[in-house]
Amino acid sequence: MTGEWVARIEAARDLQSLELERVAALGKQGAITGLLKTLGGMTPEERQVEGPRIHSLRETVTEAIAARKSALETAELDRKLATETLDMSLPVSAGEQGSIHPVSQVMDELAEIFADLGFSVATGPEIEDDWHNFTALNIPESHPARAMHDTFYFGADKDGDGKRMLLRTHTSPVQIRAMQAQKPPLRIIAPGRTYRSDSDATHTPMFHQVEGLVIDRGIHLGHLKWTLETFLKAFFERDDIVLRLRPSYFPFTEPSAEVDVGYTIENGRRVVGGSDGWMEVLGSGMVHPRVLEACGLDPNEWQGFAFGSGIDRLAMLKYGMDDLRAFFDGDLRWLRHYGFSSLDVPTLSGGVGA
Ligand code: 2NL
Repeated sequence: MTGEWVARIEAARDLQSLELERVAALGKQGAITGLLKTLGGMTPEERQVEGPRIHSLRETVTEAIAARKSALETAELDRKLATETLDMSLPVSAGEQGSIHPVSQVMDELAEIFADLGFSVATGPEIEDDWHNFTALNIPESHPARAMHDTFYFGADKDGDGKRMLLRTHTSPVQIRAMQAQKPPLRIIAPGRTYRSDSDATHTPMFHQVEGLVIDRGIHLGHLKWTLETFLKAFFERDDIVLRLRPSYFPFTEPSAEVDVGYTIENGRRVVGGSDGWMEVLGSGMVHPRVLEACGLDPNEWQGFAFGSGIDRLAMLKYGMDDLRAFFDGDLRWLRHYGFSSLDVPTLSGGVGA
């Protein structure tokens, strides 16, 4: 009896037939289960003889099933390992690869360079109220600068002062919000989208701006000039960067200065570095006391400098692009031509200290 069952179990060629044998022997209606049931009808003498035999049969068969199961599973695994090969050294197919837009690339570079100087990146809403975009920046209602900004206004949406909401014309309101929310000292850059109703070969209604702001005690124009010089050297990856601060006017800074950088002509192209000529790259100045006051800061205790520049223009200058409108055409050929890989970032600044 035992030998018969063990032979049947060992003959099972796969897990399915083994399961059939298990049910036939040990299942509810199984033969060995049936034998166990007969114990109840036996005399004590019969049971003393048959009991151990039947129990030992069940034990042997249970063990044989477990052993066969494990052997079949091992054989199955061995078969798979022998027949199903997986070449882990095969290169992955590249698929459709995107690329980083020059504007994003430059924003990343700005964040990297200014992080080395202790600046963090601040962001804020693109739909602004009149106060944060104009009034707090010392641009009152009647100020001609409001007209100069060619602002996009919303029709129905009004702010708490009953004024129409607008698309921010610069990222300055981000810095206003930062001054209101944080106690100085403060070192931030605010990169992002800005909007003005202006469209020609060198202007798009949506463009990208970066502004920077430092607020601390005893801040002066020397800090401003050193910071901008250090930034421009890191960004254009050249040591021969020459700066010229030209007196100018912004309502939110006093004094104000336009920052020109020296350029040379290389292969018929303007290249930043040297000083064969000058071109404007930034606007800057010392934060106007009225702006500090509007943000709840005492101008006798806190001073600061601020600057602003167009990211699109910075990208064009650094990477030798000559058509601003291509930035927004969504032409994949152009994007691929200038495209920056998301894995390899060859043009990322080596950092301020490098
Ligand atoms: C330009 C000029 C500038 C600022 C932006 C600023 C911000 C605050 C306070 C004071 Cl919160 N100033 N920003 C200052 C000077 C120039 O930008 O030509 N932008 C493209």
